[in-house]
Amino acid sequence: MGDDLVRTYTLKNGGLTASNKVFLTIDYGDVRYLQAPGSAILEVDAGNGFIALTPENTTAGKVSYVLQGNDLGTDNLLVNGETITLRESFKVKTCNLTTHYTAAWGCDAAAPCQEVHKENIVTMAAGAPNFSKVDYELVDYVNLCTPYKLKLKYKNTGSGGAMGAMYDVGLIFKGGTGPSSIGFTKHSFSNCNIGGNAIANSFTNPTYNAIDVKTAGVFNSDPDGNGIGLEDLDGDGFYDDLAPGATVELEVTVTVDNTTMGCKEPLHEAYNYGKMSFHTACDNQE
Ligand SMILES: [Ca+2]
Ligand SMILES: [Ca+2]
Ligand SMILES: [Ca+2]
Repeated sequence: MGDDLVRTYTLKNGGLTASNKVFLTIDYGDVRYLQAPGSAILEVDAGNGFIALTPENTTAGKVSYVLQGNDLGTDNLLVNGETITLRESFKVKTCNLTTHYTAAWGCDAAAPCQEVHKENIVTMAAGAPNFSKVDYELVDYVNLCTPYKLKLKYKNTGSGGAMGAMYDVGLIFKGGTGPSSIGFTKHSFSNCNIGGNAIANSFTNPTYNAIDVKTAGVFNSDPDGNGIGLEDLDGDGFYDDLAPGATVELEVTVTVDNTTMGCKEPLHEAYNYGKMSFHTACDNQE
């Protein structure tokens, strides 16, 4: 995903007659392949080096070309047994892309002398993101009755390159040990930040407190340093992605309600629940 791909293939006239036109259609099935960045480019080499081709027609995710004149070499013909080389360059934007090719030659695209069909499938690179647990650290801790800082560390323990990254990362922290955990009744959280840059806690509930921070589309500059924590891996302009092996740190100020509990409510590792939400490179919500 996001890789720049170059494919080279050949086209041969297996017929008995020479042709002065070759009609070629490439169907990506997705209009994004024909849009920047990395929109598809096709070049031809008929013996004198590669020449870039200009599309004749573009409809949705399909592009068609007519090769003629110098595109077919100095004789301007695709003769019997002649082979020309096509080179296609584009950026991979979907998972497991299947491309359909149709090539025909003759004098008229509507009545070609011969037509061939071919299919190519891009196999995705290996790798998958993974989250197992949140680590945490207390900062400036005096005692339970004094507000202190809590640093939550969420790591992508997955592997692989772009395929192992998390995109549009969300950071969740709740009281209790599972997804149905209810949140904290005595603790409240304020001043959520990543690298000192404020970020909203979107968790709201009249009875409980918890943390639900969504980084998608928030930071348009790197909040926590180059190569550390959040990065813009998909190039959408926002630092909301986490590479495999990277850790993002969320800092919050914790205040304990000491009017009812006498400050006897520590945050205990065994009773907290951390979770990450994210998209994978293949657009599946995890
Ligand atoms: Ca994003
Ligand atoms: Ca960063
Ligand atoms: Ca991004």
